[in-house]
Order: sequence, then structure tokens, then C-alpha cells
Amino acid sequence: MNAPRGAQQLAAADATVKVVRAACPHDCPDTCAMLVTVKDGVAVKVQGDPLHPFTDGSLCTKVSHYTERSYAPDRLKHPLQRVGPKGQGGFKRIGWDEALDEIAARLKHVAAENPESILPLSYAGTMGMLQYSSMDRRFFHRLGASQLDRTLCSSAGKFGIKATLGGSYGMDPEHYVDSKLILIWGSNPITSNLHFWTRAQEAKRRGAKLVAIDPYRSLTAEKCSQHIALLPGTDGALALGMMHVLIGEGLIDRDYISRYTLGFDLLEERIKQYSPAWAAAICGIETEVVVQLARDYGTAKPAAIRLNYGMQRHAGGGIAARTIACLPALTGAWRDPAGGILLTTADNYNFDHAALERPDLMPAKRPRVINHSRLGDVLTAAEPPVRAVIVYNNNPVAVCPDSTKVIAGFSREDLFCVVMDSFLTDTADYADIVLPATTQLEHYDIHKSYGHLYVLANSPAIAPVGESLPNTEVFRRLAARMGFEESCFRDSDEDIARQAIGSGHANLAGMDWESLKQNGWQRLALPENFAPFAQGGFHTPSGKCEFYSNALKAQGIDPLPFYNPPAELPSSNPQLAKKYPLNFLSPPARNFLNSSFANLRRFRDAEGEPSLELHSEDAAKRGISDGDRVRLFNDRGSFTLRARVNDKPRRGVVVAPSVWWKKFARDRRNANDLTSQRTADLGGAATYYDCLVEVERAV
Ligand SMILES: Nc1nc2c(c(=O)[nH]1)N[C@H]1C(S)=C(S)[C@@H](COP(=O)(O)OP(=O)(O)OC[C@H]3O[C@@H](n4cnc5c(=O)[nH]c(N)nc54)[C@H](O)[C@@H]3O)O[C@H]1N2
Ligand SMILES: Nc1nc2c(c(=O)[nH]1)N[C@H]1C(S)=C(S)[C@@H](COP(=O)(O)OP(=O)(O)OC[C@H]3O[C@@H](n4cnc5c(=O)[nH]c(N)nc54)[C@H](O)[C@@H]3O)O[C@H]1N2
Ligand SMILES: [Mo]
Repeated sequence: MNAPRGAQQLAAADATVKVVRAACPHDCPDTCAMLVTVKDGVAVKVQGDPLHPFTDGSLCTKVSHYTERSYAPDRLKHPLQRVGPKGQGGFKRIGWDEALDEIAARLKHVAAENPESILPLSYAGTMGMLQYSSMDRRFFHRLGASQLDRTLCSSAGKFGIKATLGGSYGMDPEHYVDSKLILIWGSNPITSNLHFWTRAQEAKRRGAKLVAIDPYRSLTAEKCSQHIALLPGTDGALALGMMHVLIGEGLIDRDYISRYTLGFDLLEERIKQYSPAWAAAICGIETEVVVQLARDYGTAKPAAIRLNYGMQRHAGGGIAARTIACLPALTGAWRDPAGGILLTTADNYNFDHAALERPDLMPAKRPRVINHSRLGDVLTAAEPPVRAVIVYNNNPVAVCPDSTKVIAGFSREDLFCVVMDSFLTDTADYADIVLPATTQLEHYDIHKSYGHLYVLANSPAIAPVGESLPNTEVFRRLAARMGFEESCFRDSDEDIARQAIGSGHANLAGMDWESLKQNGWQRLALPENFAPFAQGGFHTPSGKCEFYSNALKAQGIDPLPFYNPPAELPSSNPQLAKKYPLNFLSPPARNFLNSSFANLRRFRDAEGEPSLELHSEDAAKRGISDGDRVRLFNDRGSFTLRARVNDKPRRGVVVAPSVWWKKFARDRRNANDLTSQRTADLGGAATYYDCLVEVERAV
């Protein structure tokens, strides 16, 4: 392995300067390799590692200003205890011992009656294995707390892809430079997958056609060769129409199909009903667009798809992802490293999750499983009730759907709530005790990625700011207070990092923590010209690409691809659409990372204020002009924003870049006041973009 060496040279000139190797912890497919320059104990600069092939020396605007996050004036520096009513954010400073003693006493009290009344609430504020899923999981498993099914983001697509390909596998993103056609599908990489976008641009320079498939003319769609603005949640229909043309016109690879797929005959029969005209009508586009897309896809060699999570935040999102994932096997696109599809690379890693999380510590009678996407109902109506929550790496009041219910839950006087975070988030305002968390510059971690194939090490660059502690240390100290005696509760962070890569899997061959730390990163032991399914080898039960899925059948789901419509598209629910005729999308704002960074001046200034993008026809119908203040509403709630009439959303669709902290909005609300707790067809996933609304001028 050629380790990056450039960093040390930067420091060589000045003895008070050192350069520390780090990894971006945020929930983004790029998982960048970073170099942190530290002078006299202060981090002065964070930059992309120029030698890391995917990061290639550049960071996004947010993370290139990372020191502003770690040294932010509103950083939490001490444990706090609530003094006023819940939700008001009134706190007094307390000491760590007092805070942890109180938490342990309260947890013991609740656990004595029923440990399932305790709920961990964590998501992906950091994606490092140590701070995301190690000591915390051990702690809650040993306690017998309710288990959390983390469904906020990706589980519909994950289980959809799994049905077809067998797991979270796909193309190596570094090979897209050689693709001749790239379908950028439900994905806005300029905002959310920047280092993939640089590969797509390189492919374009080499002659590739880039097609954006998105109801919204995103920054990315604007720069593609073609933009297909279909109706939200109709992607499965588009893929079925494409298959009809591909099969009908013989643009398929019969040799690949016969060797490496399951159920083609049944698929061929099934697909007859899905004509391009049928698909076009569902998608709200022209029939010729469907036909031409299929022909382009069937003839360009190699053809690649970058599928992303935007398309699966709908009631039919899982089956849509499964259906789209059938395309490359039909055309044999997998034969080339620059052909195929990628949603996530996560399953290539094979970290030792059992050692990290120790599910064996759970009681024999497994505690109940709580769906994160239904948190509002859970906190207000679960039986037995949730009586204590510990929130970390998560800002549920801002990010979970159906805020009215979520807030009602967090407002309960009888709910004991601890929030561990670096900032006083919308959720922290409801905490009984707030614990200050370190940022990535202050703790160890080890990372996989869901958008490339490298393992990364993160070493602390600076001492913890204030009295903040890593999540691992908080749970270590809590475990001691709870009297948990298993030796795993005394593992150091570096012990845990070693365990993560100790599974013995071939993809981790030659990897050890000491050299990872020194080099910062290492590619998985996969061939350079990685073409995962060039010769079959799918991870499904049959070992083939499953056009026909027995696993879906066993769940009572149609085993063949079919169109599963969204719940709140006007054609799915004409009754509701009479009141609320517009589809509401709330995808990531470029300067925020979910709700992270939204509290920092630089990024909030860059985003301006909460805004709603509309098509001029939809605006005119409602007497709305650019710059007006508008109220967005449905039966679940409302949110006031500034109208931007810019024709970027297709007619009938409105878009609010998100996720704003409620406390920075004029009406203390955000997009999730509108979204529903309905879950998708697969994986119990959230359906943020399956949401009908109406908008009016606000007075
Ligand atoms: N700057 C920034 N980067 C981020 C994030 C962030 O908040 N900010 N979030 C990170 C996280 S957690 C994730 S999961 C990813 C998300 O990033 P992506 O996976 O790219 O997903 P989204 O941004 O949710 O949606 C992408 C596009 O899908 C479109 N879309 C919505 N509904 C549909 C549909 O039904 N069909 C189709 N074809 N398109 C649709 C949206 O208009 C949007 O332009 O980004 C990560 N990167
Ligand atoms: N309306 C709407 N809602 C959405 C989405 C959308 O597109 N539209 N996107 C959804 C998606 S894709 C996702 S992934 C979720 C994301 O939801 P979350 O995973 O909750 O992400 P964030 O909002 O960034 O909040 C993470 C919190 O973790 C904290 N944190 C970071 N690192 C650490 C650490 O080391 N220790 C501790 N204790 N805390 C830490 C951060 O400061 C931040 O407050 O939101 C979902 N919500
Ligand atoms: Mo996400």
C-alpha cells in the first residue's frame, strides 16, 4: 500500500505544527480522507488528502470549514441540567459525576420495572464505528433496552437492492469515469455526493451522456446532458417501461441472462403489460422519452446507473429500487467495471459487527424493536410506554417525520430524556440532562464508506473542547455505574478499532489498526478492476441476479418486479389531492448535512432562510410571487417559508431544501411538520418525499 506522505512535509518546516490523519464522519457517501493541521494544540486547517484516490485533495464547503464547527461559539462545553419547562432550552451547568450518577439512577429505576421502557435514539451524526455503534450498543444490549430499527434514511433501497443483488453491493465508483452513459437517478451528487460528481464530469469530458432522473431540476440536473423530470415516486414504472423496450427490441444480453439470472421467462411474460405508453402516463412524461432512454441504455457500452436515496423515500421506494436494480443484468452491463449500478458499497466491508456491538449480551427474550420512523407514535402511544430515552448522533425533533407527534412525545413530563450532542439542538431543548460530545477532531474512530471501497482511520487532532467526551467514554462510564462487569465495557477506543477489522474476512486481508492509523486509509483487498458481478456471483440465495425473488414471496410480496405507487401522489389518492394537490420534497440543502451545520453562521447565511421552490404556474394559480412569504400546510402541520418561483420543480411539485433547525425558523417549524410516519414497502423506511401539501400566501 502506498501511504500518503505529503502531509508530514507540510509540518516539517515548523516544529509547532503537526498534521493529523482524519476521516470525515458525516453521513455522506464520500467519507473523505482528511488532513488536520494543528498549531500549538489548535486545529487551524482541515483539508482533503491529496493522495486518497476518491477524496483527491478536495472537501465539500461544509467540511473544509470544519474547525468552525469544532470551535463554534455555541459548542456545548459542560454537562447541563434542565431548569425550565421542556422545550424552552433553560439549563444550568452541572458536573460529569453528578450527571452520570443521576442518569444511572434513573435508568436503574426504570429498568427494575421493565428495561424495554428505555430506548436508545441514535442515528448517523457520526458514521464512525466507535462513536456510531460500539460501546453504546453493548450498553443497551446488556441493559435489555428496546432495540431501535434505524429506518430514517436508506432501508427501503437497501432491502430493495438486496432482493435483486443480495446485499449492499455495486459498482466501484472510481470506474464511472469510463462509463459511456450514466443515469443519475434520484440523486443530487453536486450537493450530496460531490466526489462521485467529479467522476461523472470526467466521464462526460470523455464523451459520456449524463441523464438526471429527478422531479426537480437540481444543481446536478442542470448540468447533465438530459433531465427527465418524472413525477415523484414513479421510478419503478419508468424502469418497467424501459424493460419492456429492452426486451421487446432485443437490447438484452441473453448469454448473461441465462448464466447469471433467475426468473427471466417469468419477467418477460410479466413485462408485456408495462408498455412505454403506460409508463409515460404514470411518470407524467412523454412515451418517446421512455423509449429513447431504454434504447440509450441498451446500446451504450458500458452503461452505468448511480441510484441514490432520493428516489426511495416513497411508499413504493423499496420495490422501485429492486426493479431498477434488475436493469444491468438484463443488458449484461455488469460485465464491465464501468457498467452496472451503485446504491451503496457498505456490505463489502465485513467489519466484525458482532464484536463491536455484542448482541449476545441481550437477554434471551429479545427486547422489542422500535421503528425510528414512527417515533412520534412510539413516544405518545407505545405499550409499554417509553419512559427513558438517550439521544446521541441524532436530532429527532428536527429530522424525524411528523414533528407534531414527535414534539408531543418529547414534551411528556414523565419521559426522562438525555441528549448527548456538541450543540443545543432542537432535541436538546427537551432534555433533562445534556452531555457535551466531542467532535471528530477530538476522538478516535474507524470508518467504512457507503460510496467507495476504502477503510479510514481517524486520530484525535486536538484535546476535547471544554469537558466534552466521546460517546464511547460516556457509555463506558455509565456501564461502570450500572455495575456491568463484562470485560468488553473496559475496552479502550483503540481496542475497539482493532476489533472492528478483526473479522478475518478476505476483504480486510492485510489490514491492521497501527498501519491504518499511520496511513489514514487503505483500500479493501479487492481487485483494481473490480467488476463485482461480471461473472455472476450475486449474494442472493440463488447466487444469481433475482428477477424472481423467493425472499420477497416469503414476505407476501410479489416476487416479480411490479409498480408499487407512492401513497400521496394525486393519482394514488385523488381525494386527498383535492385538498392538497402538490407533492412536497424536502431534500438536503447544500450547506447543511441533514440538520448538522444548520446552527453555524456561515452555512445558515449561505442558505439564507427556509425557502420553497415552486413552478411559476403553480405560483400564479395561488397568487404567489417570487419573494412572498408562504405557508405550506396539510392535515399534519404547517411551515412558513419564502417563495422562490424558479420553475426548478416540475409542475405540481414544491421543494424546500432541508433540514432546518426549527429554532432558526420564524415559526419554529420545519419540513417535518408536514411529513408523515407512513413507512415504505420494504425495510420499514421513512417516506419523507411522499407527502401532499397545499401552499398559500402567508399574511
Ligand atoms: N450537502 C449535503 N450532502 C448530503 C446530505 C445533506 O444533508 N447535505 N445528506 C446525506 C445523506 S444522509 C444522504 S441519505 C444523501 C442523500 O442524497 P441523495 O441520495 O442524493 O438523495 P436526496 O438528496 O434525498 O435526493 C436526491 C434527489 O432525488 C430527488 N427525488 C425526490 N423524490 C424522487 C423520486 O421519487 N424519484 C426521483 N428519481 N428523484 C427523486 C430529489 O429532488 C433530489 O434532487 O446525501 C448525503 N449528503
Ligand atoms: N424532511 C426531511 N427530513 C429528513 C431528511 C430529508 O431529506 N427531509 N433526510 C433524512 C435522512 S436521509 C437522514 S440520514 C436523517 C439524518 O438524521 P440525523 O442522523 O439525526 O442527522 P443530523 O440531523 O445531522 O443530526 C445528527 C446529530 O448528531 C450530532 N453528532 C455528530 N457527531 C456526534 C458525536 O460524535 N457524538 C454525539 N453525541 N453526537 C454527534 C450532531 O451534532 C447532530 O446534532 O434525517 C432524515 N430527515
Ligand atoms: Mo440519509
